[in-house]
Amino acid sequence: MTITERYEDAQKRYKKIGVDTDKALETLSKIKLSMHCWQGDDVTGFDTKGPLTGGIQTTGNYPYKATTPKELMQDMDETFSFVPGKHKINLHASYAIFEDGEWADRDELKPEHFKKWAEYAKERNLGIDFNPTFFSHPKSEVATLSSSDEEIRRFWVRHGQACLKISEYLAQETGIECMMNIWIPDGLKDVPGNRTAPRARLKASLDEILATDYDKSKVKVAVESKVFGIGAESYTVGSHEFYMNYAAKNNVMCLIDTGHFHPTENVADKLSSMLLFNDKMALHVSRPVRWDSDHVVLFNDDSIELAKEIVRNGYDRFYIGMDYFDASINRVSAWTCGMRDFLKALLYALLQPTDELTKLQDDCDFTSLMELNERLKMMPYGDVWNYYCQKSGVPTEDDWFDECKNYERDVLSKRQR
Ligand code: RNT
Ligand code: ZN
Repeated sequence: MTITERYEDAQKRYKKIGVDTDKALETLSKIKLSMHCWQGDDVTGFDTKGPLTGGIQTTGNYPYKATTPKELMQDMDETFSFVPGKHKINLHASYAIFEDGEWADRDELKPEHFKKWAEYAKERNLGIDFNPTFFSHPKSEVATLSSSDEEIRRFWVRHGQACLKISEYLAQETGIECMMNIWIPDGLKDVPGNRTAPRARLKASLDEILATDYDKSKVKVAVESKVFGIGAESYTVGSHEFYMNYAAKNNVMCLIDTGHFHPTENVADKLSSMLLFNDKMALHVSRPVRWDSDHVVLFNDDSIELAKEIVRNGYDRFYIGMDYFDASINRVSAWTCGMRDFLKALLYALLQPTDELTKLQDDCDFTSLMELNERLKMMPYGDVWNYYCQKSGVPTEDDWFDECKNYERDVLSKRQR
């Protein structure tokens, strides 16, 4: 049977349970994932030479990582060639591209340092999301926006302000709105002497950043919370309660990273509550393994539950960013696997008879609800997925990995080191 024949068969089977597969695929093609540039080089960036800091960690020594903007862009192109649909790219300020020996510190970054990225995106018709980088810098060793050292705090406020202008430039250039996400690593390894003061300073710093004159129709700001980081096990300044309240009072969005809660918390469950009080919210799709380890996203229960909530609440209410970084496996493969698998999860969610599931719940027919949920797991969504890949001009599930291995053999392994 051809891929199309298999699809037609699957289409009939889904129709029997009230699901229109064509409609599901049309919706899927409209969902944009923001592909994080930092999977390609283990979150190294181009503006500093030091190690990755801020309580996040890449582990592994797989060879061939991108070390220049050109290599990173080449690897991103390769990844996009395996991912169905039109997406966005997500940049960190540390990926500024300097020319001719020039360099600017974080508080002096300008739109021109992202000109090459704007060109890259424009040529490919992609939008760009942006992040100030409050880590991997000599001035971020103790604290950033919550620092008790006024000079340091001011430095990072200027960085945040500079990034708003850069985000505005990126939105202007691409003609697509830019989501700018603020995450800081500030926290304490051990028992705090004062929990309030750093949070009050963070609040004041955010106010100063957001007081910048920027085009709110083009730049959408989000704030990302966290429960703890390595070396900040006892206290995180930017906790969930902090940002949820800050966002509500200041008309910015909350960003929920699936790795930033206690390991047994169901992150998908948070979305419906957030959206009863906010029009939109942002996400970092990641995979924690025992801690915020940022493993590659897989097609598993967690991603499926998250995808169901995105679909049920309306995909256009979310800014969906990917956030994982694995240095122990082929990075293009890691990137691709996470992107494809989250799209598969979204497809799985789009192939649900949502009205029927709701009705069974409302009718308190919990026996049938369980049975239908389980039956759905055996439906031929893989055939729908392969058809979508074929239709989108990217390799199917059986083929993409061979092509990825060829890229490693023909391109990655030939990189001069
Ligand atoms: C860290 C946050 C943050 C980073 C990226 C690189 O715990 O998840 O989003 O992963 O900004
Ligand atoms: Zn994140």
